[in-house]
Amino acid sequence: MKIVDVTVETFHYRSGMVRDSDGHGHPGPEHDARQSLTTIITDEGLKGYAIANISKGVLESVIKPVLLGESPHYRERLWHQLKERQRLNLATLTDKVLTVVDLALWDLAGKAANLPVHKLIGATRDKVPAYASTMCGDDLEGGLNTPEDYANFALWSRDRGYPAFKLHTKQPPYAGAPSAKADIEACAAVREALGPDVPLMLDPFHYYSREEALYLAKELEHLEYYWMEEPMDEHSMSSYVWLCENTRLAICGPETAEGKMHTRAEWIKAGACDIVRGGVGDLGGITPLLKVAHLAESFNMRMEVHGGGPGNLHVLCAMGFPGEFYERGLLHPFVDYEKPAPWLNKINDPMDDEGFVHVSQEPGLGQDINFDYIQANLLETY
Ligand code: LLH
Ligand code: MG
Repeated sequence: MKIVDVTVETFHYRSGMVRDSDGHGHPGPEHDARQSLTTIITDEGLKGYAIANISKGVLESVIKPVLLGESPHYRERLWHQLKERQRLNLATLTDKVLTVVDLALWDLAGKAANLPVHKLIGATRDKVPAYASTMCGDDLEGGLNTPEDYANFALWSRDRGYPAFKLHTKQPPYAGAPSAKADIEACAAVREALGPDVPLMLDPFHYYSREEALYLAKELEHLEYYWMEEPMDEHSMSSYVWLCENTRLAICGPETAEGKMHTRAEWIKAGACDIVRGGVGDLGGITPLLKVAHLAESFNMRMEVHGGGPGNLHVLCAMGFPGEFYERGLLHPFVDYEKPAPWLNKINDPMDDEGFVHVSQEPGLGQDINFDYIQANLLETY
């Protein structure tokens, strides 16, 4: 089997999400938005899909020259070829592009083998407990504004079945943010609402100083939080070593730091994290996420997978030293997460009343794509 084409179809849809000036998503007025479907096509008619965009320039100059004529089963080699071309193309050949290609190749491989991706890798389970992961704070009345808002939303999440809860607190450009004190007030309100036994996590503003990060950690020790993520710029690994040395709170990372599995290896060696982190979008696909999962296991370290989506879910169901939770979200009181995106017939991560997310048993990634919707709303194809 050989790859004969890679296509990108861009379509429009109505979105109720807006991005603030720092890039964080929040509910907002409905408006027109764009999404893309990338398809890897083989000479046998089999196709692999990823819901994401690759720009025309990158597709023509790098992706097609590397992929066309190759067997889609040489994923590891293809991933390395793309990774090596990043050295002089980092501005355009991002880890996100590697993720799109890698996800579509795994989808295709699962379809070729007639197996869901977690079973193709070697499955350990078919369902994973989720935590409710909130959007970042906002100034919407009854949204994620006050400590009471977070507490009320935490109670809602418990009633929905979520066994654990993670706050993304208020970040710039919102007034009063960042504030480590306000973050702790929200964390305390959630602990008070849910009682002592529910695992709770914090993901605050990402550019606090060492003193502010240590303040958060010490307060979260008292509140018996389960872990904290990315309170400081992750490029300073020594700041994280210092933080880990000064708190008994589990520090989970790195999440957004570049460098794929290499960065995770350095953090483990340096003692910069207690729990390793990364997801398909941070690392460049399922292929490197598996490397990091196996690396963490080799050091007897837990790894918590960053973000949702089918790629992360399949890997979570194939980890030998399992990540404890699936990150479900980002959630907000005003957003119905259970409603599929317009380009899907059903959501990728259905959760039962006990808080377990069930992985698809369909071949490949198991995304139920609404191709008719995409064709009816097509803007551009290349
Ligand atoms: O800043 C944000 O919007 C969130 O932190 C986002 O990156 C989220 O994916 C995350 O960090 N989850 O853990
Ligand atoms: Mg995070």
